[in-house]
Amino acid sequence: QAAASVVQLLESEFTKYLEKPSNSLLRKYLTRDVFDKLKTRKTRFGSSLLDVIQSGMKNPDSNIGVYACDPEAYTIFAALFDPIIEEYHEGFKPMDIHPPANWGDPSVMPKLDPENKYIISTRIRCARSLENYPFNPTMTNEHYFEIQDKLSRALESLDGELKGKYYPLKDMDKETKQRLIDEHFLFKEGDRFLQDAHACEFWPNGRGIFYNDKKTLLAWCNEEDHLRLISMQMGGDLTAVYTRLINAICKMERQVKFSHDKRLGYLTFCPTNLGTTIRASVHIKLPKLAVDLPEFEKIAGTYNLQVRGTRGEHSESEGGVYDVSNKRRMGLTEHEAILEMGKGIAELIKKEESL
Ligand code: ADP
Ligand code: CIR
Repeated sequence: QAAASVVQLLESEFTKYLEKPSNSLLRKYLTRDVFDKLKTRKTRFGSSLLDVIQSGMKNPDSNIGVYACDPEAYTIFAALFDPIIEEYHEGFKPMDIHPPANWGDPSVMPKLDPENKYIISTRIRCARSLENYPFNPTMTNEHYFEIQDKLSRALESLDGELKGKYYPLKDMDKETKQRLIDEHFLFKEGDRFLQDAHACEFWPNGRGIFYNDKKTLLAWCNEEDHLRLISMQMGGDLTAVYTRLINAICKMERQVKFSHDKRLGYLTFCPTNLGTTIRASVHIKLPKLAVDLPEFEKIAGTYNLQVRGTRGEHSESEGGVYDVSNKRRMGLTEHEAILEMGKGIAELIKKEESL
């Protein structure tokens, strides 16, 4: 049972929150009934509904508004997570089971932009959590350092094209950090959604970035998730980017045990990243389509694609560059998620050329 003081705080914050307008999935699915059912619950790590919804309550402009405080949150607070998962992942129902991991054949990907006219760069990332650890709001300072230690050792054992070095954020000067952020290699700091989710405690302890010489394989440690593994390069060669990611994640999986659930797939802090955890994106300029952004987003949506700004989620477009990626990550395999992105981008390019 959650402490009486927590339940009291939940009650007062929730009442205040309901007075503000919000289009988030939190607002849509946390009805009074669901709230009353969940408000006294606690996970084995001692986390409560407050840990799940505090970011969404402080930021009524959230798209989603919830985070899982630890792996068990997905079952203890299923009455809230399940409908959010179903809506975000385009119909993944409470009885559905995420398919087993299947990377498929990376060579069958469509050539996205053979004449290099539209696509600036291609990136695929996946997320992993370490088994037996909670997620951000429930992590201790020691957890951050332990996870960094395990991950940096595994990452620095990668060889060949993947060989690289781990750089703790603690030791990085401001200019280097800013340069890496501007080049789209490093996560930004001070995201209010993550801060209000208590995901930035003990910062910068245990946070850092790994990259190989060419900065085509990168890893983020203890930002939103314990691990984000990223493959990226200039141009539109999806096969090359995908092949490198498969190579790296398979080698990592031999060294580190990652948190996986029979129904939900790989477990992540944000429910939007469950399942395959794959976000495959291009940085792309489609000047005619982008004239009308809401219309562009609507067309992208018909191919299950999501449009973001140049610096990622919650950012604006700079110089007409958009980040377009697959939206759903559950209920399909890794291979299917990448194909969904590839096919959708090909259709958007066709549309641009017809205008
Ligand atoms: P994620 O969910 O992948 O962590 P964000 O939206 O926070 O995504 O973006 C993380 C970073 O990756 C940002 O700097 C963003 O500009 C960069 N990024 C995303 N897609 C691409 C791409 N195709 N090419 C270059 N950079 C990219
Ligand atoms: C939000 O709810 O807007 C933030 N907590 C971020 C949600 C994550 N991602 C998303 O919309 N794909």
